[in-house]
Amino acid sequence: MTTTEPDCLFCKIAAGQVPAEIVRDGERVLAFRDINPQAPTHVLVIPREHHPDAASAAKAGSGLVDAIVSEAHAIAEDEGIAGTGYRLVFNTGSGAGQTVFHLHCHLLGGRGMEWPPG
Ligand code: IU
Repeated sequence: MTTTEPDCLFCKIAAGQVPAEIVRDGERVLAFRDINPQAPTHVLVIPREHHPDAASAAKAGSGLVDAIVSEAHAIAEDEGIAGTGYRLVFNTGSGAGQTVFHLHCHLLGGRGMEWPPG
């Protein structure tokens, strides 16, 4: 059974209760465009199941983090940025900038990236 949180925005997006520009709609994983894009391609890849962050999903041992990274790469290929390179970001904890506490992977690309990130 899929675990969801009634007050979680990304659970609501996954359930189709809140609109989003969906890029991929898989059985376990969903991807949609970030409403405040930080790069020409800025897609969020999320599990349908609720986990507060990547570490807790990894700990659950469900293979979800692998599925998310594979999906992100497939989207990067579709977007034509897999060859030049892209960045995957899992903000974990408010100190790192996490604002939505449903696991999500930022896929960013289509422009040059700097290091270190801000
Ligand atoms: P963060 O890693 O938790 O900071 O990322 C949350 C992202 O969710 C952030 O980039 C927001 O722009 C994005 N987002 C969204 O795409 N749709 C929404 O309705 C809300 C946030 I609220």
